[in-house]
Amino acid sequence: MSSTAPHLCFRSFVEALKQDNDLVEINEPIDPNLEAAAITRLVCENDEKAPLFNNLIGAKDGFFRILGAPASLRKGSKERYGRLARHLALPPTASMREILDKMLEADQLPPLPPSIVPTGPCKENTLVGDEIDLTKLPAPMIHKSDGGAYIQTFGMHIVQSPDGKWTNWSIARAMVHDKNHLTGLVIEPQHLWQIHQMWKKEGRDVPWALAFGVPPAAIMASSMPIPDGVTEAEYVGAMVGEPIELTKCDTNDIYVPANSEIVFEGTLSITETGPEGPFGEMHGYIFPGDAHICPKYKVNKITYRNNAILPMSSCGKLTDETHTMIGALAAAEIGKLCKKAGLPVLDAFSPFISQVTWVALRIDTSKLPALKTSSKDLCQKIGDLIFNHKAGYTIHRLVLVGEDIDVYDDKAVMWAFSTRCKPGVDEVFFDDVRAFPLIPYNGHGGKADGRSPVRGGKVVSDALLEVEYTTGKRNWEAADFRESYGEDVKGKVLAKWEGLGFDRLQ
Ligand code: 4VP
Repeated sequence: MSSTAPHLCFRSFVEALKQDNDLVEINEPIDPNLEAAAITRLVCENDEKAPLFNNLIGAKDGFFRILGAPASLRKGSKERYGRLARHLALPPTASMREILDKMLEADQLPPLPPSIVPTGPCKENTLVGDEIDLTKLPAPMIHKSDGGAYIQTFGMHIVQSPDGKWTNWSIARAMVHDKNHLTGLVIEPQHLWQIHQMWKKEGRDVPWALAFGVPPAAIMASSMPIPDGVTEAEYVGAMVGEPIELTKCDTNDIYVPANSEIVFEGTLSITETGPEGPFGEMHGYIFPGDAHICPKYKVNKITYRNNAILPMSSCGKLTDETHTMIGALAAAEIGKLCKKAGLPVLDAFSPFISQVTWVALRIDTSKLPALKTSSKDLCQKIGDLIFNHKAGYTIHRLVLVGEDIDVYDDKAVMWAFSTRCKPGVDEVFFDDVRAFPLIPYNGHGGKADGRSPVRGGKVVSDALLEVEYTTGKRNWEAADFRESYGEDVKGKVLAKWEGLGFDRLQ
């Protein structure tokens, strides 16, 4: 029997959200055609409780329910990241720093291989042959101009290199194409693309599984740009301190988490393609009619738990999984790479306010004078490292900030960037590095100036002031409540605050 702790079992995770009063169970009929996603979108835009759609129109024999906003934010500051924390067995009050440190921990630990079990809850029900019709499932239509029903927004693709040495877990969007095919994004430099290329060279389709409702710790690792060749199952095992229980697919040699809610078994074609997209994406846009040709996945078998739950990200404008996970986890990996290269980086985070196109790096300024570096050299070094690395793929601006700036606080990062980084002067541009085509200024940028959708347009912006390089310390005080008043005055004001008629401070 698979572990049932919430970070190791999606069904228990949903129960944990219920216990946390972070779940709204919806038992009235809800249409998977836009209605479920619209509710989830409003949830994300208001940091509301996660919606569990128990009664989807078109669901048959408990196949399936939907959990929306599985890793979005909670209201208020105390348990803001509680839903993410529950993915990792951390207390719901965990800070973003604690969550990202947990995700990075496994990098220092020996890999822990999964344990193979003969079967598991994911095999409770089976569909094969003509029983499979993806067009008849309550697959969610997420935005009205999407090119299809994006059944895959939060499932985990599982593929293996032809030599069997590397098994990759990743999230990449996919939509229903026909009865037994999906089409989905398989783009450079993603690991899914790398392994697809390896099989192309062999001339064989890629054995594949897509598991939905996997152990929450596993889906977190699937969103993180961990190094090429690292098997996520072993990384996650090391992180959680126990082997992840996997069971073999019935129709190929791929292993899936035994307690997955739903499993699609099949192949990712190296020859067959079909239209994919458009899709309302992580930057908050959809360009209607903008479909592209992408590889097809063939679904040969479906297995699922009783009363299965499909997790769904209704992604777009702030704040959903594409921000809390893609942005935050890229930042964590970028911070790790900087530290490994001996750069004086203390913290790294992708401000939501930048729609996760930036990463702020908090610099240990006390180390700067001894380094005898200049702003230009530091920016060049950091940009060369990160923008030429896969971990920096989605990020177009790195902002260097001093020790007084909390990188997890969007307002603080914007304050530093706006007031300490002189545009074009305190910045080093990178025009020959891989761009992230999904950002509208790339994929839909100026055609007239011949701008490449796939190269350049990245920058390191230095929001450190000169004195931080020379003395390692700042010579200013913030003109704010915290720094511009003594403890005596602040104490007096705080003691009176509510009595004066103001609201209680958060
Ligand atoms: C992290 C990259 C990324 C690629 C495709 C997509 O739909 C979202 C994110």
